Amino acid sequence: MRDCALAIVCTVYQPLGASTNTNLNERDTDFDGLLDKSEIDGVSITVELVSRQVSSDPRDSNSYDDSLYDGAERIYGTDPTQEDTDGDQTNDDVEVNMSAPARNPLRKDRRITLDYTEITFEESDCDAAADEEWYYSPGYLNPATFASGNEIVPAAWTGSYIGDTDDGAGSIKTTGSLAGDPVTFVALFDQQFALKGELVEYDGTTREDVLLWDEPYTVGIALGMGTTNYEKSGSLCGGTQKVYATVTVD
Ligand SMILES: [Ca+2]
Ligand SMILES: [Ca+2]
Ligand SMILES: [Ca+2]
Ligand SMILES: [Ca+2]
Repeated sequence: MRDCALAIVCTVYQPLGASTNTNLNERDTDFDGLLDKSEIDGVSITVELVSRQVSSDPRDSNSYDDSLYDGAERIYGTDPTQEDTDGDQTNDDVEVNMSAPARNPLRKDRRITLDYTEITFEESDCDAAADEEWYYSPGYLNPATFASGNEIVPAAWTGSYIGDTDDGAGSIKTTGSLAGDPVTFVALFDQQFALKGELVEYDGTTREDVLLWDEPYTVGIALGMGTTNYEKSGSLCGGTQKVYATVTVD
């Protein structure tokens, strides 16, 4: 070290270990596979298409004490000082170990809640048969590759009875606990899901598909957070039919 006592301008250069309390005799003080200088300099990572610099503690092999050591965080491109780099409420060490489907710890997957809130329809008659009863079959179509077990798809006719329009009572309205809702699942980035279902008039032998709905959504940056209302209406068979639902993205 130079003596600055008589200098007008003096810059003192110290070995890396002296200024960082790292081991002067080791290039990788914490033995996590990353050299001290590399940990201090850090590296650029890209999260949700935005790049930023992250560094780790050269004296701690696991700067944030999850199950990913700093060397592993470097390989995965995750932030060694956080547990959930992309902020999608699933920690990095969980995402990197998931398969079927694989998760990306650098892209924000979304938690989706679909909820049918109300179905209404007016007195109507599709086929002039004597016994006109109404059924609905609301469904949710999750990404086919997402093995959540939450799929509720009205592929086969499994409608629930909601009313009889023979009595001339006017509109019939059902609210609250519609079958299968609300349902929550995680949709992966860039995957699609759909709000799907049908409202049917049935006379015991003939089905009249009065109102069908199939609203696809794509998970991505454009899919805003928060709750949006979904409304589908039809005016077939002499009446008006409406289906209301909410889609919440967290
Ligand atoms: Ca190290
Ligand atoms: Ca860690
Ligand atoms: Ca995450
Ligand atoms: Ca993710």
